[in-house]
Amino acid sequence: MTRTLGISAGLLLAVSASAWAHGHGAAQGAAAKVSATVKASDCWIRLIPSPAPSGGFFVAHNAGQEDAVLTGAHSPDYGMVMLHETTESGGMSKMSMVHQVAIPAGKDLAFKPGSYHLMLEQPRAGLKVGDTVQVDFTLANGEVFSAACEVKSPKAMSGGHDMSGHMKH
Ligand SMILES: [Cu+2]
Repeated sequence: MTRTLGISAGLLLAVSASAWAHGHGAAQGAAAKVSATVKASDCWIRLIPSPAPSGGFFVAHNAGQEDAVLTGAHSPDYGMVMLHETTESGGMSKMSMVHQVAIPAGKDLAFKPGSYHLMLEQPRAGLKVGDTVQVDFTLANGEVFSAACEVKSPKAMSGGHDMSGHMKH
């Protein structure tokens, strides 16, 4: 008896938590104000065949006088977009999910291979090299900004990004 009760309580919690998450997202989408100070440029996606995730890279610009805090990203062309960071310790490279990335006041922050990047999963059917994907970013203050990201082939990594390899410590 106690056991059944425990399970239903758990289920109830899970359901209300997901309802809250959905409601919250929708409300934010409807009321979100586009940031006047934070923008993204040079966005591109390194398309890796699904189900492997693709990496997304861009430069965030903060023209404001206060630090901006990036808290999430979404795209109509991907089922899931996460903020990731690649770090190196003891010669090993690993990726972890980050929930907040600060963009310093008056500065640019590059999301690039070997550092912060977007991890995009569940692409819409038919997404291909040459397409443009919209990515919507959310800031901690509730404001949003968007980027138009060019979908490039995996080979794009070796072209023009030699610098990042040389700059590894
Ligand atoms: Cu990643």
